[in-house]
Amino acid sequence: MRLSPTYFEFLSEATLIITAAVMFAGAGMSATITGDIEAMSRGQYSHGQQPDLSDLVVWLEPAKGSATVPIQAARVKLLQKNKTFTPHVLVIGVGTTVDFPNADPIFHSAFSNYNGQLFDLTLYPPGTTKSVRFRRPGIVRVFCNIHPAMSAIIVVVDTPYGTKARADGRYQIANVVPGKYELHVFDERATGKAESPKQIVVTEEDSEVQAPLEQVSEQGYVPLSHKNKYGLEYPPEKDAESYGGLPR
Ligand SMILES: [Cu+2]
Repeated sequence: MRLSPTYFEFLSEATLIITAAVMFAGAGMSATITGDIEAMSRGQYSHGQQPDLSDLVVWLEPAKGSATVPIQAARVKLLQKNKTFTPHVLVIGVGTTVDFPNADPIFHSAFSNYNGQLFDLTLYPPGTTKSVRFRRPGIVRVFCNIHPAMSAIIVVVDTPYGTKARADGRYQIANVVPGKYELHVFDERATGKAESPKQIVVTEEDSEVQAPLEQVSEQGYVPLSHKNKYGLEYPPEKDAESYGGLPR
């Protein structure tokens, strides 16, 4: 059973199974990792009543010396509609191409000038698409150069084992081959210092592995404001199709 949409859905399951079978012929099968995340806000971990955690990302990084399974080339969508990037958070494997279709009747752009992979798709018209291939791991913060409220995050991971949590914080990662892993969590609203990653061991006998509980603090989170791609404050919003988002 899948708990939440993952980018694995864009991959060929058959390819994954064949790859695993070839690499681990004669060895054990693979396991499903199940886990849970709690977020602290308003002074306590209020599990079940906490904010929606469906934009939290979890991934397993193979520990040094552990076997790795190649990331399958994939292509996914980050839609621009109603002046919103959907989904707000995307998790992809290194090498994945992201299409940014503009489904609005107005121009949009997409750029990132934070850490992670930098890119600038400049303005493009309604009904068209631009694409970026992400070549290295990192947290990519995506904005539109004319609509300051538009933002998205692309979590690029160097592993096929990435997923988003459900709203209640539970998650599941399937088809994990035996090995040692580090469990990583990304939460846009996290405040304070991140804990060091927890270890997960999958043996050849395991078919189900329960991950240790993750706790993140969202206490006192304030959304970050950002500048446009020129490092300037956004000018008053205009949807005029001639507006090029240029500094004035
Ligand atoms: Cu826009």
